[in-house]
Amino acid sequence: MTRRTLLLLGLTLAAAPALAQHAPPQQVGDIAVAHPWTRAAGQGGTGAGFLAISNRGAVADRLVGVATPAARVAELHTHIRDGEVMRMRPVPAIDLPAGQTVTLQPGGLHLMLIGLAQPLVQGQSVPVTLRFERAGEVTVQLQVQAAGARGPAH
Ligand SMILES: [Cu+2]
Repeated sequence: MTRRTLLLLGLTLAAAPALAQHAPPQQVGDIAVAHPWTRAAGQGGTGAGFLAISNRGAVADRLVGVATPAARVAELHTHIRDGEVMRMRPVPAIDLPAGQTVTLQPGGLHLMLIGLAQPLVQGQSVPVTLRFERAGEVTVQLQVQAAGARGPAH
């Protein structure tokens, strides 16, 4: 184990009591969804949703859809490198290998909310319904952080 790994481990442990204040992960079948969050954004604009999805089962699953009353369209997105630029691209599904956690986060996989029906206001929350191929559907509340937030609030 490198010193850097040890340092990161220490930081993770130090953050644990704060994490405990979060709502518990929401579960549907073998799937648990934790730390759903988004950033403040204006009406008519776009928002991105982030969360961690754990597949606690022995069989792979897939996130195959997202829906929300808060936007005209909701899509699953990833980032791809296009020369020097990172661009977003819709993906039909996000693989959830058995026993693993997949994190949707800035710069990577995310939920895309296009055409916001109302502003996303810091401190409020936005419902999104996730549809899994095997586990079915679960609705979680994205907690709205500041416009420039890099991660969920602790
Ligand atoms: Cu996107």
